[in-house]
Amino acid sequence: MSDQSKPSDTTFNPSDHSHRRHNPLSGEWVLVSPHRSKRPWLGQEEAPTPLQTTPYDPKCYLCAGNTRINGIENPQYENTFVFTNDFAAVEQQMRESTACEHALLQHTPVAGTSRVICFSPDHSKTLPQLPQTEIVKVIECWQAQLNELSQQWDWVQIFENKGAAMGCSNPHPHGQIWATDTLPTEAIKADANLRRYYEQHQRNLLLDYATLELEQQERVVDQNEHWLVVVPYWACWPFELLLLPLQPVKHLNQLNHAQTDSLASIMKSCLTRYDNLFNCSFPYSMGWHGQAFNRGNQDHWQLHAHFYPPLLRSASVKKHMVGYEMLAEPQRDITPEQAAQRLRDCSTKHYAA
Ligand code: H2U
Repeated sequence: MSDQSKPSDTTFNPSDHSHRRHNPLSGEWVLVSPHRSKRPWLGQEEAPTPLQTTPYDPKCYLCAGNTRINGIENPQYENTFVFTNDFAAVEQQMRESTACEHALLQHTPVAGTSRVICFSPDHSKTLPQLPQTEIVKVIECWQAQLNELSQQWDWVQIFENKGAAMGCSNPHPHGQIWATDTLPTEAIKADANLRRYYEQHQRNLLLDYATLELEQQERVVDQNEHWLVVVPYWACWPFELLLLPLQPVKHLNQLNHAQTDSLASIMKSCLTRYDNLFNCSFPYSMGWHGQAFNRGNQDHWQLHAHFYPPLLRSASVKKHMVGYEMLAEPQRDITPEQAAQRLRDCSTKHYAA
């Protein structure tokens, strides 16, 4: 028997009623189902990512002075340390393309490099726990890497996988940089949508979006003179964040000292809010999207960082992108506006400090 009952009030209210939101960066849609956030949970619980307490682990491959899996010894580094990934995902050597024998079996060679970047010699301190001056060193390291890698590669993907819930293999604070001679899929989508908007309006999509979010204030989590952090209108992950500069900036290596300092400050505050939300070391994947290199005019580009955390209800209940998400489109329960409010309500003083 089907449920034929009709709601008595048909007025649409996005805080209560199902709707879809459009992501102008990816061109994709997300289903928002606010009324579902009250459903009970009897499913899987993750072990919360604990805070590390020891500043040095003799078994860690990334601690200063330790030997990595391939026998190479890490230096006694003092701030950041970058090395080529011993299990690099892409090979440096460019290869000639071979013809694809069938239209349905397409391939293309890809060349590049993969690097690991240790954020600090202190095994126990994740980004929000580092002093702001040390977060500045991480940003300066990203900038130096961009300056170097953009000479040779077209796309430089800087990212961090944090926490076992995101498949991170080592709790030592670290990120990665994969640089390639081709644009990966997410970059192609963002590039095409930013370009289309720029051509249609002669304006930058993300600068217009930042202005709108500053006016509305509904989804703003943090802001300072140079930066804005919002739960984007089209967020898929429950506590997803978008970090945006307020001035035109195409990539991290264009930032001046003041913009770099205030980026470190806003990263520290919004990542501290993350940890304080469920009193745990908040897992996420984050990464920077900025202009492609060696590809002519990039006026349509505006730097931004995405933070995709998997947690939904507590330190142990994760959002699963399964079922409808895999087969139809991403879906969320708590609205972006509610998520922004929850994060705004969190302290910027770390719970473990
Ligand atoms: P995760 O963020 O996925 O944990 O990545 C850590 C990287 O460190 C992983 O890509 C590399 C792995 O290949 N690694 C080395 O290059 N050398 C080592 O000795 C250990 C880990």
